[in-house]
Amino acid sequence: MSKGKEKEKLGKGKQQENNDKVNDLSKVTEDGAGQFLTTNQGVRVNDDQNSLKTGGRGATLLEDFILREKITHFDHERIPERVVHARGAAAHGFFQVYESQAELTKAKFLQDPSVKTPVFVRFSTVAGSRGSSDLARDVRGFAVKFYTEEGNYDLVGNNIPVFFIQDAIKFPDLIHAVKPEPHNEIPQAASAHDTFWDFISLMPESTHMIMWVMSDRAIPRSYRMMEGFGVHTFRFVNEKGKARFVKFHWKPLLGVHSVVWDEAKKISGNDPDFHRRDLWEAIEGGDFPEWEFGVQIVEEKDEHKFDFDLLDSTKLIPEELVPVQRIGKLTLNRNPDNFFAETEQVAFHTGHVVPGIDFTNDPLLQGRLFSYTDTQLIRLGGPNFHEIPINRPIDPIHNHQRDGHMRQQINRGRVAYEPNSLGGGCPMQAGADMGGFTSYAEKIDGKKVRERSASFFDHFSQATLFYNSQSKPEQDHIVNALRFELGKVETPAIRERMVYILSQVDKTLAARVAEGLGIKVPAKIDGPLNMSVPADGNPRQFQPKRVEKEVGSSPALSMANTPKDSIKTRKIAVLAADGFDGSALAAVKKALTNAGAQAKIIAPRLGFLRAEKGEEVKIDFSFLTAASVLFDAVYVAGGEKSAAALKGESDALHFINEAYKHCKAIAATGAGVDVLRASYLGAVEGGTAASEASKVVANEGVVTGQDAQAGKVATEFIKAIAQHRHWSREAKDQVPA
Ligand code: HDE
Repeated sequence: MSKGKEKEKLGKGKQQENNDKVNDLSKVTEDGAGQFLTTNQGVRVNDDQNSLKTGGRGATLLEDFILREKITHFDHERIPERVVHARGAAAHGFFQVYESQAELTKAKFLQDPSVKTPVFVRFSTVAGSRGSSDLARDVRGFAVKFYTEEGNYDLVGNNIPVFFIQDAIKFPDLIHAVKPEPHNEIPQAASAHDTFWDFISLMPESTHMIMWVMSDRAIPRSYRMMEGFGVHTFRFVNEKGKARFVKFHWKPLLGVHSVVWDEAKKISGNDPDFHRRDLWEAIEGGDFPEWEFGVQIVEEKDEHKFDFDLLDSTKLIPEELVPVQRIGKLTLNRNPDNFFAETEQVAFHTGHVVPGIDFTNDPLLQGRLFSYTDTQLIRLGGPNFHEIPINRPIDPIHNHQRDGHMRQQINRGRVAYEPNSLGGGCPMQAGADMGGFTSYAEKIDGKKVRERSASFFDHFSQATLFYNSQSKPEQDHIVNALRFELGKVETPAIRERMVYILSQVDKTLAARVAEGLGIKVPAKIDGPLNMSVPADGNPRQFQPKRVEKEVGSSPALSMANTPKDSIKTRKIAVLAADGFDGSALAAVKKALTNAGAQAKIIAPRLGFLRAEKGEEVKIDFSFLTAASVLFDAVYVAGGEKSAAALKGESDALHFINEAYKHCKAIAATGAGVDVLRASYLGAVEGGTAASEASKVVANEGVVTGQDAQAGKVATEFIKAIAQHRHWSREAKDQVPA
């Protein structure tokens, strides 16, 4: 299919825009439509069905260059997957600043609100292999490559604002601990196993991160509904050379939403590509995901005014202390043409910065500055990975670097050194006033030591702050996640050590987890944790010790406070069978669509459904190909015949039970209410949802009414969906779904 036709087929998606980077990529984009098949040397192929043989039954000839080329290329199709963040999905888009940030930074892409800077953004899980499920309990990567006019700037962040460790030297240990265990390569994409918790329970500095990873943040509803964070403290430097500390944030305009753990497990079976598909379909459908870019600015003179260290990546700056200023917007509006060429080969690096952005001495960031080039050398096979189309900046490259594996650029002339006179001194260094990058002249005067500053030692206050800031359901989910994860740990001593660590965060949290594990919270633990022996010979023990101080709460840390005013892009299941009430269904569907949601018809079979009065609707999924966990809410259509059929369909009742258990909005009109009653919901709700009642009833996210009241039901239903989940129903956990 030609590219034009393909885009046409995508409906709304044809609005997908080109930008300077997409135009650059188009120079190497191939399209076979209407073309002859050729070899890699451009020779037309006459027979792609048979290898060259000595007679029809004969041996194959080595001479067959077409066969050899094809098979050889195939044999080499795979490259090593990323050692972390192997599983991901990406999209193109653009970034626009709201107003000039010249006071803060000289970075050009943050100056002119009329400039649309092309971006390529890759989201990922961390621990799993390339083929693992999107729904693993894990941190999500949020890596943004800005193709600015001054070169590439990569903001390689996560969806959680802090990290497990303080010093890069522990990263290989952390990753070895979380990856599948080396003797049997089990479990895939899961932290619920002994080696992970062994390591974590010996590393008190990871406690704050553990609170986040055990929260619902680690099971997002969609990449489009996650926050992003630069994690480290960076520097902004302005034209005058004045520097300020900065933390970076991405705030999704759709709010921050998650699934529940039971759902996550089921989605992994039903659609392991759930997040990848969601991103792809949203962009194809013209629902372009958007985030606002936020910065927290700290003046240099205030570096030490906090009770934590700005260089410590296990700490965040509470938004209540330093507000997040929203300075621009990121929009993703184009899917890649080719997963491997773009998403797999894109190479991010914390060291890709432009003038106006600089580093700090965060020891985790410093290690990353080494790691990212190093990893591309092995993964992409040599020093020319920057020449792969997706990695090329949109401004030209001129330097004296030469040769190497797979070199693409053809450098003219005899001069490949600097200084030179034969080449007229070119390419020449650029003064700072000509856009040359100058490193921020930070004053450093210290001893060379392997040490950690005492300002890094409070490992618990912010873990407590996070826990305190969660709503009751969010706290319950953390308790359950810890019970699950530690329940999968086989070594009793690891469980105990971990429960002890939790007791340093919050006594009730520890007691509840311990109860679930059938153990007691130990009063103390034996042996030092992650001990180091410095030159003076005195071991430094990082024994966990709760800092006794008042820790408040930070509302910004709770997803309960995320915007819940829209149902845009949500997927709503409409359950119906032949004989449904056509006008009620049409009214509900129209209201949902007008509010920006998608309504999908699910029926006992595929094809078309006939309404009571004869009109037909196309069925999107059968109960076999759909599952409640893949939708945000469910509406059960009215109509006696339809309801009778759905009541006899165990998959339909299971669908409703699951939606109820997962606290999703549910609506029904007319006889559809009887289908709700026939499900477990009837038993739990005690039949409060009555089709006979003349009033529309909305109770804990369950909305019912007559078919004739469909419009009003839809209005209440939309309000209920906007709430995302109705957690009060969790108390009624007896739903067997
Ligand atoms: Fe990474 N990380 N990382 N990381 N990281 C990689 O680089 C590393 C860290 C993050 O979509 C690797 O190209 C070290 C923090 C993302 O392609 C590797 C340390 C944060 C991605 C690497 C960290 C991240 C990576 C593997 C501790 C959040 C995926 C493949 C010092 C701020 C980017 C690759 C993509 C990928 C090393 C810690 C985010 C091995 C040594 C903290 C989003 O270079």
